[in-house]
Amino acid sequence: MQIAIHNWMRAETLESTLQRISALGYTHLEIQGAPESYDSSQVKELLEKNNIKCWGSVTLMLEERNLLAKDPDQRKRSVEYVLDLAQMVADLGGKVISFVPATVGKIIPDARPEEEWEWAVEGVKEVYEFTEANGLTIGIEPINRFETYFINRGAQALALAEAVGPNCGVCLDTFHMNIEEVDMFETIRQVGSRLVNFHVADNNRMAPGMGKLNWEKIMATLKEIDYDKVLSVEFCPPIDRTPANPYPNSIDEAPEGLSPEQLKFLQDHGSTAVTEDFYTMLTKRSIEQLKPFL
Ligand code: LER
Ligand code: MN
Repeated sequence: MQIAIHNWMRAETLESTLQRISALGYTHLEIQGAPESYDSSQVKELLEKNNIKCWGSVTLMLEERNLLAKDPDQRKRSVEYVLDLAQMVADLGGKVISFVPATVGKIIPDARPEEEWEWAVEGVKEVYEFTEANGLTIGIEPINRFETYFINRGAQALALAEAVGPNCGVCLDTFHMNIEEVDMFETIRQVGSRLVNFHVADNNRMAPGMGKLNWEKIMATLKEIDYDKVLSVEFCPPIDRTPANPYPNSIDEAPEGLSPEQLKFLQDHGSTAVTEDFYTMLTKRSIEQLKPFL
């Protein structure tokens, strides 16, 4: 098993992210789905310089990105975004795409359930054609009801993956499963061989080990289904603006290089800009918790 970490949770240069995670013992990066911000040849150079491999990328379904939009042109632009992201993953030698079909933070449907299902299958199939031809794998990712109304549970992601094709997979995320699944261990078993990526954070979306999730049981269940790919760290700390905050210097009041869209994306996750020290602590705590299982 290898360990990766996402980089959408803090706006900083890719170089500073790679230096930090390499120094802490990470081997892979699940790069944020922002193909418009990256020059793949420069990213490849930085990855090599810091001895980090690209594991894949996660869709950042912000602004108008929505495969379920009632406007066909918006759906088309959304698929084109994911195709650009897939091309970036291919260029960087990555393997997986954690695929969230609808806009994060959008909890009101645009159309009838059967229409939205048809559009989702259609849109993911277009990306699937590319991933099949380029040796990549899609992982449909269920996320909690406060971020989307569409795919919240493993069984739904499985149904969509099966509708798309035999090699379409599922990406599970411990934080979301803890909210939405009756039994996350049963969900892991049910997804089984279609599990292509596994995002990890604790129940409070702090670093693994900083909440109440049973990591021994989670890791034992992954072993049961022979999942031996990558644990992809994706903490996203909740905002605490009160004197009760146990981490008083955690909120970055003057973030650099954080676009309004990135800030809204963080806020749509119940988070915000955080300080470098706090972020480094979370990054370190994550690998300390998971290392014994790798
Ligand atoms: C993405 O991996 C995720 O977990 C969601 O919160 C959407 O960003
Ligand atoms: Mn996730």
